[in-house]
Amino acid sequence: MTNNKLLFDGPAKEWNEALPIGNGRLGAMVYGEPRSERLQLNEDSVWYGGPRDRNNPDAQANLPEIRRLIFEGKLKEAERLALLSLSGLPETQRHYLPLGHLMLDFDLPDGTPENYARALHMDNGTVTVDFELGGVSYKRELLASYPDQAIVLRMTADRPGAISFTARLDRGRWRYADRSGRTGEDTIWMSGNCGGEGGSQYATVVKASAEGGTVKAIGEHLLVENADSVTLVLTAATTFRVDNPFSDALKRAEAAVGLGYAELYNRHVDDYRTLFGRVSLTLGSADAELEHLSLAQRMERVRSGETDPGLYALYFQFGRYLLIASSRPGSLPANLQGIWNEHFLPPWDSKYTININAQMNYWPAESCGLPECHEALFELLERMREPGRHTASIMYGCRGFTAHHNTDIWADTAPQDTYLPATYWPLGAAWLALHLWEHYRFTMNEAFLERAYSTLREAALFLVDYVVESPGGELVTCPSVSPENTYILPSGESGVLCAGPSMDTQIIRELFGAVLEAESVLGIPESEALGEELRPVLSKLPQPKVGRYGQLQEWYEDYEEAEPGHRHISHLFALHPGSQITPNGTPELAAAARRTLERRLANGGGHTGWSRAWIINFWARLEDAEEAVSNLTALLTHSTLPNFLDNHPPFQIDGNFGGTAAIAEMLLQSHAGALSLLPALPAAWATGSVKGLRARGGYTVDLEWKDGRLTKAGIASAVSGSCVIRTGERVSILKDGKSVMFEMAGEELYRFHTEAGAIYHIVLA
Ligand code: FUC
Repeated sequence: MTNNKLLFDGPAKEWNEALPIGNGRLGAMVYGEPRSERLQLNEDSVWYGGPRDRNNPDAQANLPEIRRLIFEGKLKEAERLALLSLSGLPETQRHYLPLGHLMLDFDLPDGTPENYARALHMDNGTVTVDFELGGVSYKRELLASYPDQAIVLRMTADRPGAISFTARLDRGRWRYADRSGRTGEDTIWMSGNCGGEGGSQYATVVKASAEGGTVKAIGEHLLVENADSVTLVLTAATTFRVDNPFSDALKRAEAAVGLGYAELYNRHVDDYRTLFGRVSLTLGSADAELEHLSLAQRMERVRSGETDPGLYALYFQFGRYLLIASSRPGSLPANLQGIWNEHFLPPWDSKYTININAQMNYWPAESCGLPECHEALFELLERMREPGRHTASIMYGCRGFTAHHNTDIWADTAPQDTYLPATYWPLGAAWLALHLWEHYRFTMNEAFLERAYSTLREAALFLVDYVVESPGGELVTCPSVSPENTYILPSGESGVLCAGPSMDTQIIRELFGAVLEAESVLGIPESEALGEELRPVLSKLPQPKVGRYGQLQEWYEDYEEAEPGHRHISHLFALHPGSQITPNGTPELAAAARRTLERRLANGGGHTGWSRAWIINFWARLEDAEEAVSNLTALLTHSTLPNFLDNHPPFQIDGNFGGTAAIAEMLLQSHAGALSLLPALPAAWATGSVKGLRARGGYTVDLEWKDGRLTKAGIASAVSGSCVIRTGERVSILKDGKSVMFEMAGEELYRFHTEAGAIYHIVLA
């Protein structure tokens, strides 16, 4: 088993080298400088401005004309009118802000620190900084506790009285903090308004407790002198969740300090390990030599073409670590930067882009054993229903709820930007709703499905009303875009607004299918069910088509695309995360999907981290192990920062999550009616094992393999049912040491009955 550690032999010189900690709501980037520690801080609800109604009141009146122009191929005219009448007022949603910095200035002996080590310990969710100076060994340990809602920094030394420093909170040289000060003898604070109309109030509190020495608070500084050891607790809150952020933060800081470090540590580690410890992954034979190298050295080796399967396993676990640290029940979902953003004007506002990025963040949630982390996304989606209902009716005169390609802390659903290739796409809520369905499919939790059903239903209802008849008599979305690509008409006119992009049809098919199945699982009576509205639409949706290059067609017609290497590959939604295209079920469409990927890659595709990550998932679904792993290597070597975070560029977290999900997808798939064991295992990972992956149907799966072949598997079944596994090996199935009856349900398909709570062992026959 790997040691699950990221090692660094020096402090972070810049943000891209600092290490993230988080509890879903509070986050920090740790720099680890011996003489001046710096924590760049975030709290997930520190956003500029309050909620607004940005829906364009002129949308509905102009909708018929926009549709007419699109169907007549007058794209420029349609786009001009869309820009005026559909765009949000004003054009942009709210943006996420940093909370500030905690700055520590240490009083240390002169000289150069020796034996420096900085590490992220993924097994227990801590960052440590160790060094020696003047004959003293110093240690810092940092964690972000979910149970105690605090960031904790513990400092120790192996000589009594060796720790002296001052600390203060800072929010940048423009003084974005409105107020700061001390309270009592051991606590400092900073507070202010996030800015903008209706902006939240925030407060941050830092409280110190020391063994030995003295602690004082002077002005806005904490002063610690000659302590043996020190615990700093940092808390924060905003009016997004509480009425009085200062008293809330202070209360939590006092409670945390009251527990003492040992207790804080134990409570954190218990909570964290419950999630992280569910999945372990070993790729290749664990190589102790490599595990002692710094991350930079290992990355350099892989860049120069050497093999290090363990590094891919670390990347996998890092994605799981990041999801636990950025998305917990009660927190906001992981945004474009997770929770770790240092910019007051962040890239793409550090919000939720829902035409791929936010969804990708949650791809590993179910398959990688972190279903609770998915909850934050569901909570946001549920909050989007009310504004989304308003958007649906005001803009389009439709029932149900909708959202465009972005949302923010306030669950804003009106169009974002006036960026034509992205803005006018009303499928954001529909795609997100499918995450509810995925959660049900993995957990088989019917109580959850009952909760989710009304959201799924309302997302589908919008689309029943939104689709229009094409001249050929099929039902298509219009206006829409194929995120975010441009096409060229035979007339030479190019544009983005269109009718019936393939992605939309695929999402509708997937969503309507989910609603129909949910209605049957929940036993919704025919009179109340949506089935009668959905079936007629389903029967008139266009079928997927293969285009002139043998590619899967991106638009309703086989248009030329302006940028064949475009980073978005929306029309392969049906391959992943959808499940309508599979190599076995639809071999011709799978071949067309392969052609699409080849063309995208040959034309420079995969140049952003998330695009590359999606591509790996596609290859995994096509069961092309070598393409999958070589694109994974490209993700690691071209789109990964020194701290292992994804590089769009700049830093954007989706690639980490997409890459993690893709590794799981290479080892286990469950979207095509069977648990496919090792569907895309590359030669470089010939030996290995994984424990705790999840599969649709309520299964938890362990796998072991050697020389590229499965040697054994374990399947724990949460519910009783009929399990189908797919493997090229000849196997027997055992329960409690006794053979279980199975039948062959097709080539390589073993079907057997499972009982809830039982574990089935798959062994070679
Ligand atoms: C979409 C992508 C960009 C970026 C942004 C946040 O617009 O096309 O590459 O990821 O979202």
